[in-house]
Amino acid sequence: MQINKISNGVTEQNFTTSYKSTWCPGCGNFGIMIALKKALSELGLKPENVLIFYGIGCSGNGVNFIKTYAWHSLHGRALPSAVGAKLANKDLTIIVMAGDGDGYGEGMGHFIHAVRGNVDITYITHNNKLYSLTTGQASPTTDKGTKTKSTPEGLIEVAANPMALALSAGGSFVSRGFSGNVGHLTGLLKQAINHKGFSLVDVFQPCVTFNHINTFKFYFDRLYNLDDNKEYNRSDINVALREAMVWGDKIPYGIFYTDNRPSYGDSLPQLAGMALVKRKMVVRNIDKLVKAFA
Ligand SMILES: Cc1ncc(C[n+]2csc(CCOP(=O)(O)OP(=O)(O)O)c2C)c(N)n1
Ligand code: SF4
Repeated sequence: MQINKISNGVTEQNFTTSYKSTWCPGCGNFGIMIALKKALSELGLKPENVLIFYGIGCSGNGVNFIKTYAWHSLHGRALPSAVGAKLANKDLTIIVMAGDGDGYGEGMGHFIHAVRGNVDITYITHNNKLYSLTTGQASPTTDKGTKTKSTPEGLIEVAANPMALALSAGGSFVSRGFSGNVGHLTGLLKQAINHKGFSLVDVFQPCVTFNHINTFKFYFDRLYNLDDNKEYNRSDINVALREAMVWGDKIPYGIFYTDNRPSYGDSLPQLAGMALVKRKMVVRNIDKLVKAFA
């Protein structure tokens, strides 16, 4: 087995695999991948200390294109696997990549509870507002009225709002990125990864093949950056909730809200000190207990 030696000067190259991407040319996933590699290398993290969990979908195929430890989970189940890994080995930097269908559909329950618990992981959602790997059905973030393959008469439901949901569940780092602004996204990911607690980075990721509404142009025409506004108070939940409800001719992105409440792991005395996986395992004799139930 070849072991790649990592020098002190980690570069994006250290996070690059030899696989050729299978994403469509121009896909918004590329911007996220580039920003993540830049963020990891600029933070000086080494691939062997980073574990990324992927869901199932176009975004999930990134498992082949970013070199870290990785876990390709079931659809909607990347988050709970990541929570378990973080509790077992708090020394790892743990990131989860999920599509909007994956993360806010089947994975919606896991999302809310991971936010509530403030588990110290970074959740990057590739929000293209469609189920894209399965060729363009409506997802939980598709806007009401949108005609898709699965909603030829227009979608009846209103779109789920990841920002508002995370804020109302006690999110300690709630943010939105755009894969068309890789420079900003890189900085955002660095802050999210450094945050001690659950950090949500919901990324607008245009699907150039199936989504002809939420295109790069759609976002370039509408986005305004909260991080450019020096007056914006990131620790005011009411201001954040108000921004979270803005959707139309103007759409905000950047960091909506952040606070320093303790993470799930830091709130458990059992996890203080050495990571669980590094401790000596004590095997107890449970014969007596088993006999009691026989
Ligand atoms: C448990 C389960 N349910 C459904 C599927 C089918 N499936 C595979 S990919 C996918 C859609 C993925 O959409 P999204 O999560 O938005 O990711 P994208 O492809 O847009 O990146 C679905 C429904 C599956 N593989 N497993
Ligand atoms: S189908 Fe859409 S999301 Fe999937 S790779 Fe192609 S452009 Fe990207």
